[in-house]
Amino acid sequence: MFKLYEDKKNNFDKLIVNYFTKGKFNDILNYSLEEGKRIRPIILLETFKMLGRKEDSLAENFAIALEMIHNYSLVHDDLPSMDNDNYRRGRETTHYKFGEDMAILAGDSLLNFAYELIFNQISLHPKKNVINAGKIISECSGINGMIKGQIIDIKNDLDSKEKIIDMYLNKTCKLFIAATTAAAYLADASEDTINDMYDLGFSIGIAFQLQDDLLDEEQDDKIDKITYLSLAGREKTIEDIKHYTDKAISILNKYDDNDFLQSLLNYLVDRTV
Ligand code: GRG
Repeated sequence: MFKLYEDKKNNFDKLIVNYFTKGKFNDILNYSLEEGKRIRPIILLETFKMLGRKEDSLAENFAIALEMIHNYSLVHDDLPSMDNDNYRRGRETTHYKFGEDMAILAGDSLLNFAYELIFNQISLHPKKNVINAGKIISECSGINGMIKGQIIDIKNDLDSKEKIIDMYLNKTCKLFIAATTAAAYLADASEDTINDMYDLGFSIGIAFQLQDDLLDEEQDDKIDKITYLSLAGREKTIEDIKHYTDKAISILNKYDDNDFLQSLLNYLVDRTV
């Protein structure tokens, strides 16, 4: 992790770690929120800044809400009825440590609390673009977004590269799209910029996911799972990571003050964890 990203991650951790007041069930929520890489909220905040705005409590609350939605999805993805994973982020998953019942409720709570945060911001700043920022986050997380991707992953025969890319678009990219596009709405950006930020989220998300495929293969993790890598092969996957990274960089180059997002993108596609 490069220094500037580490600093931003530490700053974001100050906003979200121990978010909930100490107490039995709240401790489970706090546990579920610990140890993430914080990529999506940092992308939201940095996109907001790239579009000429200073970080403020409006953008911060949206970033916290998005990270809570991401963390709920991980808690539920790890459940025995889904991926049945006992370890994540180098430690026990929420259900393995606290029981399946509490993990389901912790995931539900993080998801619902995220929308409490968003509605609080809408009531403080009742403007169309703040509502649009909440709307894109809900669309990207729901049945036409991440949940759709999870259903495709569980239920569909993933027998072509196209089907896998559609699954990645929804399961992984949609939360990156939520980050960049919500930031554009919050920054009152033009329609062209909002479209650019949508495409940016997609390109970063797909490059991130393809890199994740490579890392899973190297770590012998879920080796039996069908992925883009298992269908397209290593060479084509690396070629595509480069293609989507270049696409993201060409969008970023249209905007000033894009240094941090360029560095983060390069870090994400070169990462080893
Ligand atoms: C249960 C509705 C529902 C959805 C689950 C996000 C997800 C969908 C499943 C997680 C499994 C997975 C490998 C998804 C692909 C996206 C991905 C690599 C997520 C992990 O994101 P990181 O690396 O995680 O940002 P940290 O732990 O750093 O926050």
